[in-house]
Amino acid sequence: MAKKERTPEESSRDEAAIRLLEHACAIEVETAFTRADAIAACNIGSQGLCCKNCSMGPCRLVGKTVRGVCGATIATVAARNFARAVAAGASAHSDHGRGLAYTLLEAAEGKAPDYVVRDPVKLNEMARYLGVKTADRSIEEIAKDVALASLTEFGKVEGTVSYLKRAPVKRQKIWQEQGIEPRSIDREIVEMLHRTHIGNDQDAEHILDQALRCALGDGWGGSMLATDLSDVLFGTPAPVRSGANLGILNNNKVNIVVHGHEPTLSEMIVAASLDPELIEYARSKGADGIQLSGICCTANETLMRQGVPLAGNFLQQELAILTGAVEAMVVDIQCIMQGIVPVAERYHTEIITTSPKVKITGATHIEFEEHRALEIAKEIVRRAIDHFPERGEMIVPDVQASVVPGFSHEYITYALGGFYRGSLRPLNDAIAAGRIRGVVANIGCNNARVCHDELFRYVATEFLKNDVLLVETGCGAIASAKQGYMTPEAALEVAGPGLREVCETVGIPPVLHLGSCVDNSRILTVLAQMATEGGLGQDIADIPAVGMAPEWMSEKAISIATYCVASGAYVIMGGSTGPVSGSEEVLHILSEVWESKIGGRLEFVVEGEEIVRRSLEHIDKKRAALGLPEYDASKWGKSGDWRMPELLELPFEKQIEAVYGVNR
Ligand code: SF4
Ligand code: MSK
Repeated sequence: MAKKERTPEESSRDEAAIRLLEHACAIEVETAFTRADAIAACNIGSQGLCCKNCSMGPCRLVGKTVRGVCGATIATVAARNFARAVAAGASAHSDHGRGLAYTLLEAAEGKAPDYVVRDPVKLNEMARYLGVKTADRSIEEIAKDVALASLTEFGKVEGTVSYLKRAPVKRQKIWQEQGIEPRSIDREIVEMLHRTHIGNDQDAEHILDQALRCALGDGWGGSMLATDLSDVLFGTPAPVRSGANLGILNNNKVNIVVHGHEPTLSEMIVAASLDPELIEYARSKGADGIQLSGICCTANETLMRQGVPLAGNFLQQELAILTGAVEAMVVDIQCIMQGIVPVAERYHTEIITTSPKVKITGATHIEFEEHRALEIAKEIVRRAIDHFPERGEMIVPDVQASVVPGFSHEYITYALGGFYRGSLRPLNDAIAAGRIRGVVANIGCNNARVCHDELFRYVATEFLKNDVLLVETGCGAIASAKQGYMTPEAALEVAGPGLREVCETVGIPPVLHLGSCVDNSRILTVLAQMATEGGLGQDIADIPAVGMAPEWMSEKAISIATYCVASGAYVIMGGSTGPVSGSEEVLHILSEVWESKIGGRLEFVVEGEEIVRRSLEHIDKKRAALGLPEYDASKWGKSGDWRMPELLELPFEKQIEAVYGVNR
């Protein structure tokens, strides 16, 4: 039975998206939203009950069928499906990291002249963790060895992933005791696929142990390397002011949208878009200039470092083209919907694929090569400019919000303590005192089966009211940016009294943008540093914190959730009952069994209210376990200027009494 078609207002909470969905409906253009309405999700596959790991199947374990042809049980099949999603997600992040390591290698060897080491401090830090000598060596020599050492992490012969030592000591011991330390990044992914081939690992808990190890190779391996290598090559992010949502598309300029995940080419496109010759060329075609913007995590990368505005998150890629104002959408890897090509065919928009790993039928393929990076970027920008005179009708919604991103863990410590006293101590103290009740990492995708941005908006608003500091990445971060929650001023309007005091004092937004999907590793680093700073226990599992992906859809989100749980966090995946809901046994392993073994647990919760309730309950439970005072909002928000209007109403003696106490 076909599902009911949702109205634009039922499909999204984003005003710009609603406007364009109305337009799509009027001109009869299909989008992911309408396809989600037309295609009912498979009820068997969505519960993890379908196995197609061999040609005796697919075996659908429903009704009285409780074993596949080979005898595999429901728990085995659900665990294998989950574990394979972890392997796929880990492979995506890690291969992204590997690509950056090769770029650094080529730069160090002088084969990629458009790239340089922009952050030598970070390079030296990487060298320390990877055992590369730095004394009396040139930056190029160090960079070459750091690149080679990074590449070794993917297939090292002995030992374990080097960055595991960045975790708190207590956490490292748990990994050792449980035998889940990743040996090398690729090896754990390959072993995960091997173990889930027919006739191998058939004990659900044992399969899922390997899923933990494989995911740790992503979080503390491939993703963390990707983040560090990006910082080395393109600079460690620091705050910058920019804009978010489709209203940033410019009616009078050539609009180029970069989309995907890798900063390697997009950084060159930024450089090309600033080239005076190309700006002049755009003018010669009747445009006022060139406007770059981004979708998904390429957007987050160029926003954090270059201030390039965000056009939108995952579900807005087709909608950006529907504005009629985009001359080219330049894509690299991951989260690129094939649906953008038929939408672009209705317009003058050229879709350009650039990665040797990604071709899309109907798109132009201009393969990116590091050794002539800027030249290729200029060629792409020139093609986009050539499309400008072909523009037809445009509908660019006048909707955008201001955003201040750029919160690398380095900048957070600087913001809290300055150059000489940079430290997470003020954050730990604020949590210990109860000004900040806890921390929530609100991350992950959009999902066409969930009302676009609704859960993100709801949970962010509720957590802020409850004095919970939010750290965000990926499409979740873009949702909050569009909601206007990522400016220091937002704290004055939406944060609870305690969180507001902290944000006002430090000058930070109440929702911190930490970057792209691979930059969830920055969240691991912040949590690890909070645990070692003192006052909040000795492990990530002790901190009053929760991770969540309220609108998740990708296998990468499953890998992220799993490595966060393996690092000790309580993680909630929202919007659906989840990919293992057909197996009570696997649900029990992901929650109770994992919590008893490694201190973190994974749950799937459909409703926003329940996500918030469980999160606050967990935060308060962790506060109590640390012996911290019970959260009490009435204690805060009565200091300084904030009290002025109230005090001015009182007679002088009463003012003195209110400020200094009764007997002063
Ligand atoms: Fe069916 Fe077993 Fe083959 Fe899976 S591996 S498809 S359960 S026979
Ligand atoms: S882009 S993985 S839809 S967060 Fe990183 Fe967004 Fe999810 Fe892709």
